[in-house]
Amino acid sequence: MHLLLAITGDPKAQRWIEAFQRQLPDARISVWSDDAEPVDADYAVVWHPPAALFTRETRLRAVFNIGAGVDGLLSVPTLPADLPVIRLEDAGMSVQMAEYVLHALWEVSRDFAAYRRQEPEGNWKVLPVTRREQWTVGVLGLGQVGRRVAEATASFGYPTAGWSRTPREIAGIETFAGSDALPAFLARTRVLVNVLPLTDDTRDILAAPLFAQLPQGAHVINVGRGQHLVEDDLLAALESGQLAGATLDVFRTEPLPAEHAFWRHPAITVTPHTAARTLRAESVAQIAGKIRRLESGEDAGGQVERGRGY
Ligand code: NDP
Ligand code: OXD
Repeated sequence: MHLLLAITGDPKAQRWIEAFQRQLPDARISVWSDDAEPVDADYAVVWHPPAALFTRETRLRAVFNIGAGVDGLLSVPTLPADLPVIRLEDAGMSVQMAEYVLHALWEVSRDFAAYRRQEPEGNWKVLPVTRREQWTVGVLGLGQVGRRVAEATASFGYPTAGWSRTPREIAGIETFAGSDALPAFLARTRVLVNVLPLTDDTRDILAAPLFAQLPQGAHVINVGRGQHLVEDDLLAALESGQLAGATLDVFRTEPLPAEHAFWRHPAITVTPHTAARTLRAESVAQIAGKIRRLESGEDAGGQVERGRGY
């Protein structure tokens, strides 16, 4: 069995090879190179692969995406329509995302950001105690990652709701499903967390009409994709006071250009797409397990439904 790795942007290809070789000792492993001959790979493991991969490697039985979001892979024009696309399912990402969101939530709900602003002035001012019931959290997307985020905020006593495409039941979480339920979900949400996949239905969802349905002074945390957010609408909502702040991990253009207005905006916190990193050992173990299942004719799990885009 032949495995081809095409992990754009990761200079440590050798470590991926070693990790896969440990998990799949009988596999042949190649690394993609623009000018190599076809290797007739059975499986490709990719992150933002070059379009030429799918025209050169025509015997692939499945492609594994080493991330949860497959928007980058699905947009490769040469990706065959019938090639199974398999994504990472959690693989150590959801706990990182829960940490990230809790940190961003506590910055505002526990006034840590405000205390940091007081520090340079030597200002010993104790701010009002946090009333958790006033810090309603709403999570857009209740999948592998969003569910863990919602459970984490709920476990600290923040009234938490989640929104998904199909109805979900999660203990301790108020759940909403479908576009008809979105207004009610937004109306009760003071801290909005976006963990949706990027699809035709969710692109540009974080825009003026949605912001207008949140309570005034709401906070937005975007850890989904940059293309979910209409940037000018965010700036306008902050300017008008409809939103009080935003914590952003993902951007339409990454890296976020140094001159971008978000970097220096006092109400925006920027992190460089780091909310939940792909962990090599966990990812390789998961993909190797899926390959073994495929090789024995079983369902691998995590196969993307191409029609719905996630
Ligand atoms: P899943 O596929 O497990 O979950 C997706 C969730 O979104 C599901 O609950 C799904 O609903 C819901 N959803 C999808 N489309 C719609 C829609 N049109 N309306 C309402 N709900 C919808 O994905 P993951 O949780 O694994 O990952 C989610 C995204 O998080 C990734 O696609 C990626 O973009 C982002 N991500 C970002 C990272 C970062 O570092 N910033 C790291 C990891 C992920 P249903 O349950 O009904 O199917
Ligand atoms: C992912 C990501 O989708 O890192 O996994 O954004």
